[in-house]
Amino acid sequence: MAKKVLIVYAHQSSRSFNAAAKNIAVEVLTAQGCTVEVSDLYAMGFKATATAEDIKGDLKDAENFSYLEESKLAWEQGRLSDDITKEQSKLTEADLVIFQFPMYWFSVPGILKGWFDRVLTNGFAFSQKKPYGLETFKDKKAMLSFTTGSPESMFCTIGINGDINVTLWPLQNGILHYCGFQVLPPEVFWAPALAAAKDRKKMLESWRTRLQDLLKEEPLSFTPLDWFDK
Ligand code: FMN
Repeated sequence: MAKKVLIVYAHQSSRSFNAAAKNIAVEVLTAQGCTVEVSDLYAMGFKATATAEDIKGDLKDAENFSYLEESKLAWEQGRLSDDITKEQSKLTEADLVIFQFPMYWFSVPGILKGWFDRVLTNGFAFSQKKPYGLETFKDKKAMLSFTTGSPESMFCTIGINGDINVTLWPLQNGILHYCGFQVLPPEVFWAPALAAAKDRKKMLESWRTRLQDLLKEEPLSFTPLDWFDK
């Protein structure tokens, strides 16, 4: 069956390295017969802040506003704002989600963090009663594809930034695995701005090659849930 892919893309410029990586993903996956949808967050003017405006109609407790509680209730009652609902529909349809972004402060740009905060609603994307265990996204794959400013040598165990896996733990475990996605290994484009043109080209060609069999890749493993029962 043809697969559906959602690319959540966060870069301001269509001439950036990130744009080139996103365009290659669209090209290769479309050529494979996938339906590819791109959420171009800056072009959409995506709202990054989780506020009461995300909820239509009356709040349960406006005086002591809780985004966690109010957004859950609004999702259950179909009262989330249209921009959130639209992204949730794209996510519901998708078999694979690729997050394409430049690393900002060891993490994602604020606009993408806002997408996580607002679209991955309590009840829709995770359950506080069953952390890591909501099965809604269990057949979906998700991955991070990003550029850095620092070279790889700064992000190793003896590098000044520390191990990249530690940096990625909050995103890969705390968000994607927590929401029950199968998390594919990240695609890291190390410091494209410092690389020669021919090396930037090589990075994109290696991404193009990886994309050919991306959907067949095995996900990363995290701490098994039953480990905590022991
Ligand atoms: N690069 C890093 O390696 N680590 C960082 O923590 C980091 N934080 C950044 C924060 C901000 C606000 C900005 C603007 C850049 C930061 N960078 C960091 C550099 C960007 O990751 C780099 O410019 C980008 O990946 C280049 O991709 P592009 O050519 O597509 O714009």
